[in-house]
Amino acid sequence: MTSPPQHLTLPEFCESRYETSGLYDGLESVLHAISSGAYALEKQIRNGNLAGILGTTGEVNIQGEIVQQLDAISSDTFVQEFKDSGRVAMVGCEEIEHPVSFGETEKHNYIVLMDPLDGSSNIDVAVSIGSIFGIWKRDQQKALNAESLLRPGIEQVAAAYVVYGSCTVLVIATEGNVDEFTMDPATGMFHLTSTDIKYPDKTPYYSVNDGNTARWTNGIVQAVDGLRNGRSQRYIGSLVADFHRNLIKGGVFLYTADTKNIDGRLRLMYEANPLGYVSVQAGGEVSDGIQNILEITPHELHQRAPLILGNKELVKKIREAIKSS
Ligand code: AHM
Ligand code: MG
Repeated sequence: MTSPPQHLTLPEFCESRYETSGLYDGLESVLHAISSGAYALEKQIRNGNLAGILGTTGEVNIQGEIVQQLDAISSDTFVQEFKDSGRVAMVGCEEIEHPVSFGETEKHNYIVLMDPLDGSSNIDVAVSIGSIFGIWKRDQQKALNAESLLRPGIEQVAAAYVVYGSCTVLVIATEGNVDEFTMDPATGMFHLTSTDIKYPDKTPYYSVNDGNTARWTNGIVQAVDGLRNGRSQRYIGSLVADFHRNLIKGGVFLYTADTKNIDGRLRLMYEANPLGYVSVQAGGEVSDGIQNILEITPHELHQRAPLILGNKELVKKIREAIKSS
């Protein structure tokens, strides 16, 4: 990871990075939608209880989880931003049962799959939360519908996430590149603060919900025992924030299948694929314990997957422990 000599703004960065690449035609508009939505959301998050937007809506989402008011606000905010971008043909969202479509002109050349607010259980307690986005090119030769979104994660052309933490950061990954931007709260502008991010060789941290131990297979128990040796356990309970810390400081995150979560807990299309894509671009790995997550052909949009995410060597060790048990 290097510190850039000057803090380019996100639009300046996009101009220099994507202007000459046909592959990323219009990507700057998708990223602008993300940064603009994140700014709007960040202000609401910071106001917390003062804005009267904490607590639940009284509804249960397609995942069977209680919807927080901020879940609903974040989903509406980003859906509107992507619509306004004129570049996104369809959005699939963790909070919405069916994908939302915006148009099929030649300009509508992207698909976005998102978890608009990750870490819902931390909303009411002033702990870091975030937003996660997988970005895909639309196949203009095929009909656009929910089934057409069921593509393996390896086909993503970019992924991004925001962490609303002690500061607000936006991380963007494209093939071979991971870059971090920090939001200036006075203007809402994101500025480049780290470029060419790769996992460090050292791995001081591992992140897992230890409360699930009794429900793990022997292989997972052994894998986690191996991680404990000399490493600190860090578990925020917001995947995106745990992932970001492990990416910058070194480490691994796992939420595997267990007897309660037989398919795992986290969502393949909204969480595992986008963060898996970032991980791989940063020299890390992503696995469901058996195979590369990014090679899974999904059978439905809201499906879950066991997730092991982070430093390449550690993901490999965990896979081996699972295999040998
Ligand atoms: P969410 O997208 O509804 O917030 O749920 C996903 C979250 C992850 O951010 C986090 O890693 C996990 O659920 C925590 O689950 P648990 O409370 O079982 O440890
Ligand atoms: Mg989530």
